[in-house]
Amino acid sequence: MNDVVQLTRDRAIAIITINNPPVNALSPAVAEGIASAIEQVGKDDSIAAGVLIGAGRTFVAGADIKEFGKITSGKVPRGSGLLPLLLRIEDSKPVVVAIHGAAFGGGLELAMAGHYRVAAPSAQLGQPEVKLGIIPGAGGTQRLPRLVGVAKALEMCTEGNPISAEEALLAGLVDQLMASDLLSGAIAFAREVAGKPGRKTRDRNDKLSSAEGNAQLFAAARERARSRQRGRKAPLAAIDAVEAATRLSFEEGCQVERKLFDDCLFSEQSKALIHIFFGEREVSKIPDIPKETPALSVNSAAVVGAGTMGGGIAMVFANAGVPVLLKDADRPALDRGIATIQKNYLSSVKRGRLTQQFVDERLALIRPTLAYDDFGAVDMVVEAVFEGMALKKEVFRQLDRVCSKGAILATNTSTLDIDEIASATSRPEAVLGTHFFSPANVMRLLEIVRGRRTSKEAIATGMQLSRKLGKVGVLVGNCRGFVGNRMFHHYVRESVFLVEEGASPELVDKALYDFGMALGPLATGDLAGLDVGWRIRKEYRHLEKPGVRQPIVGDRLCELGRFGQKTGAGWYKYDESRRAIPDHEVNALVRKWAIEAGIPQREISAQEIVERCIYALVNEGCRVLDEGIALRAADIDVIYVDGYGFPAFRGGPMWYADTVGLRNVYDRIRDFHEQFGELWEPAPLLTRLAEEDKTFANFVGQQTAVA
Ligand code: 3H9
Repeated sequence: MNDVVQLTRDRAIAIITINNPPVNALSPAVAEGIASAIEQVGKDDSIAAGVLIGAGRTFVAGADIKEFGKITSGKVPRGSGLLPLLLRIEDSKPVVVAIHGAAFGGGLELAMAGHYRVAAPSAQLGQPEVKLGIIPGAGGTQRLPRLVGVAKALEMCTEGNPISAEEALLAGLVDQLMASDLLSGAIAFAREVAGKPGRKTRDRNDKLSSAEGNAQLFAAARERARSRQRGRKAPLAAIDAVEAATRLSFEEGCQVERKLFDDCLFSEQSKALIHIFFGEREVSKIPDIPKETPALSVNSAAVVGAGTMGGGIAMVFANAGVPVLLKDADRPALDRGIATIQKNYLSSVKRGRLTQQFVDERLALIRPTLAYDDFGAVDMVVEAVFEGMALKKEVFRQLDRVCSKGAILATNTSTLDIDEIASATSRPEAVLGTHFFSPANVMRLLEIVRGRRTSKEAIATGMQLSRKLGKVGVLVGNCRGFVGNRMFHHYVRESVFLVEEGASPELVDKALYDFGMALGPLATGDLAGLDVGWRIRKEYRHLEKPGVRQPIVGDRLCELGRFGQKTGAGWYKYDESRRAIPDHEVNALVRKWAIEAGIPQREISAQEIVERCIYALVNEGCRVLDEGIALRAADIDVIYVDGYGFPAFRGGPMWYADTVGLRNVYDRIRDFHEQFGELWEPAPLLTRLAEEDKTFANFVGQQTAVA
């Protein structure tokens, strides 16, 4: 047929194989190849039925996402899409679709146009389009409810999560599982159905039920989408499209779907989410560390420190099936750590997220210990003790003594100098930072910090490990706070300044929550513990420049013992269920302290709050990029989306700045500079890009994270 689609025969059965590595994405060439194969099957009287299968590791991962950018930028015409091809398949002789790996997006839509579907037990099927800010665009919202019913189709199209082959079988999406050879099973299946009248999905209306009967389902789905996917447009569009399937004919429903698909495709949200999709893959590409760099396979680990972070990190290893020692110096701390882990797992079982059996198996992988005795046998250690240089160096001295020669020694520090920590060992090349985000077992981000002497093998190990642990690993350079916390410091600083200038904590938090942040900065501080920042500020006070404004009211709250949720009060008051309640007492105190410090009070708009906080991120992000602490602007975006609750539909802070226009961001930062002084000095990179009318998307940085 062509390079990416082959047509072969097994007697009367045609075998159409899609071979478009790495994931058989439905590029225009694939669509053309399938179309001409189907035509051939139709013309050839000696062919009774066909099997459609994918070569390599997967069936079809969907439309080629790279094509979308070409369409929205006008480089290629929108075209008629896949719909006509899928109708032709449905109108042809019986086609059995054989699924292994993933049948996602357009891949599942292609499969549903076949008359039968068989699958390997390990296959996954889904309509993940909403995660890219779009909806299924090749009849998926019309065929899926016809196969699995309205409720299941709504769930799959609005949440975007895949289902297993087993679940697909139960739901009616798959006709048979093939435990052994998929292709021979599919051929045998095709022989059985050959000659029978084609079973067209588009004509199967029995699972659609009445529009009236579905009204409640749609209302509930809309409510869920608005609360769980706050600010996102695509899930609501997906619901509209599925609803159309229940109210209109198949053809009319497809027209509604196409219109909604186009609206989504050309939206800023979709461009931002696609940027994050490719960004999450790009971060694993490190220019001076090629794919072939040898890496240690981490099959056993140890964590030092059984506090919140240490316990969470031990869970991450156990969840990935890696046995892990959890060490603490003192028995009560160790017992508390293990009890917290058990409590966390128990709550996952109660919520139905994990099974008791899974939890029992994971708990069996975590071995508490008070001694370093068995550390000689582990591949990697993550230190997660209290944040203080002297203690960390002492731990690394010990680790250097007890760990085997090839072991990787990692620190979970969020601010301290990796090189100084490494200097406590005789093997600085084996030392790196693995900065997990709290709660470690939930947050996807892992900053891998490169020290001056960290070897390429150690970095390759860290990057490979992040994948094994189900994390998105981003390589960053060594500086105070690395990428994420270094930038976050500026964001939080502005939020406190805004409170000092007259905005209430709830006003600041609401403005950023409405922008899409998972939580406002002040509520985040209360959650993390205000004492953490206070302690760090005290440690670094000697570095503050005289005459430069520093936030004052956060420290004053800490002096009153208001550390946030853990003390029942911080920026807010908290009830027993840790619900934040605005605290008028705090507001009055803050006002008093600010006036005493001579800070003029005024009304502040939500727009100013967003600009001050988000542009503070962008300005520091420019410095981070310019210094090579982050490799690419997209790396910063991924860090912020996966580690700091930045709304993915805005694409991360740097992408967002591009959408506002760097010239506009720069002009506003210059206003702030004039108004608020030197903390707002525009970063040289921002000045350069704005003056040259460029974007972060096209900026090529230094491409090596400095140590
Ligand atoms: C859609 O289908 C719309 C339809 O309704 C039709 C409308 C008309 N396109 O993730 P990996 C690349 S929208 C282009 O590292 P894994 C990926 O960038 C689509 N490229 O592997 C990477 O490239 P590189 C709906 C794609 O094994 C390489 O393949 N479908 C696509 O961890 C390997 O990817 C989706 O949203 C694509 N569709 O995971 C599914 N998919 O090596 C998106 C992947 O240069 N894909 N690439 O960095 C996935 O979820 C995962 O890639 C998958 C494999 C689970 C398939």
